Amino acid sequence: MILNLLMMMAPEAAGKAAEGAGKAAEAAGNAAASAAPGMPSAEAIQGLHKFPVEAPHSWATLPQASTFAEGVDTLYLFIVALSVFFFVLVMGAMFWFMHKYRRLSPDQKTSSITHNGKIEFLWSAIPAVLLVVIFIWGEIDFVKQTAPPSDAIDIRVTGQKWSWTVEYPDYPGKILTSNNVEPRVTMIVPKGRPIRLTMTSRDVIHSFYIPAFRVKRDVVPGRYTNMWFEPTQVGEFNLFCAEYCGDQHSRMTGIVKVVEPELFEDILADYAKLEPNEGESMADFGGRIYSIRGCNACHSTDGSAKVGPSWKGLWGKTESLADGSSITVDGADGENYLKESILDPNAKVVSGFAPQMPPYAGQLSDQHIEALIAYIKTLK
Ligand code: HEC
Ligand SMILES: [Cu+2]
Repeated sequence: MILNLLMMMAPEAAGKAAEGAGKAAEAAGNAAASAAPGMPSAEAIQGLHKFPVEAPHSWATLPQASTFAEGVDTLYLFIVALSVFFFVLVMGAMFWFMHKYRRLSPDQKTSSITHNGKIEFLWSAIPAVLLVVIFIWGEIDFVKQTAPPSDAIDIRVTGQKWSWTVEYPDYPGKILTSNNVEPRVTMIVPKGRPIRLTMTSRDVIHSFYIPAFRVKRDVVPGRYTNMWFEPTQVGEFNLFCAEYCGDQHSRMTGIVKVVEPELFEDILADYAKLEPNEGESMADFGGRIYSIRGCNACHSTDGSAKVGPSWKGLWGKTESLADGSSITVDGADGENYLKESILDPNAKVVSGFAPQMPPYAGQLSDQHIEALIAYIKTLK
């Protein structure tokens, strides 16, 4: 509520200026994209610009889109107001005393006051009391944020360089991936229902951060962390990784879509659906799976190695494996090798690459794998 006041004070002009700067940056981005091979394409950069940037202009604050938001903001503003109050008080007193007790003549002597017990007590006790108030206030909110209600909807989140995988144990087979492909929706949740996230990482420490909900928690390899929230507003909200996790960290982003509870299951099914469109060839469908399911985070189609080997020229080539053997990716053996590499990637590891690929057994159907193989075959 208090924040809305701040929003009203924000000048329209600031928004215009920010828009102009954005356009310039976009133009520069396009120029860079066409100039430097290997940089994200102009389309990719423009895709990033279409992100729901929730603040309408640079001075506006974030929407308060969860039950935690107002509490966090109020405490935060209290701390800011307190700091401003004491800053003005201390600085004001300093300048006033500087003026009031300035030396008026060359023979004036400084009086020899050593200390003042009463004032010293006050300047210790008052801040101590205020800090305890901040602590208790923060602790109450913190406890609320750590204990999810028992009727929460479960969602599992897995972070890896550089994407999020979101699974719904109560809705088997519904999986979303952050993939920088429009519409970029990475998580769908119903409004007004508590949501509990169980999160882990496959590689390094990431941090799952939804600013509009005022929630953020580290996602750590080898352990599970929990987080919960209750969205209060239908809409699309930014999702970020808030722990620097490598050179594509800034692309580890997505959108959390909050929908009306009665539409939740339908919309989830719609977004998580991965079926060929009418008239779509298997290879084209495979290409779509490649980006929608985030294979593109680790595999290129242009010959450049990322975390994993490029798919360009994979079909028909002789692949050397980490155990010293080699395999020709052709014919039925080749198809079996690709299928195995997708379902159980550690069975045969390509030489020169770390076994970092997550297994997709149970996540991709036979039809999906068939389509992926058809797609790989087209990448000559
Ligand atoms: C986190 C990064 C990562 C993601 C995401 C990923 N892979 Fe991989 N993939 C790798 C790595 C690393 C290797 C090489 C090591 C190995 O063979 O396990 C690999 C190897 C492969 C191979 C064997 C390639 C060869 O040259 O022989 C295939 C096929 C493959 N991945 C398919 C997929 C598909 C399909 C997806 C998406 C559904 C996918 N990968 C997603 C990292 C990834
Ligand atoms: Cu990250």
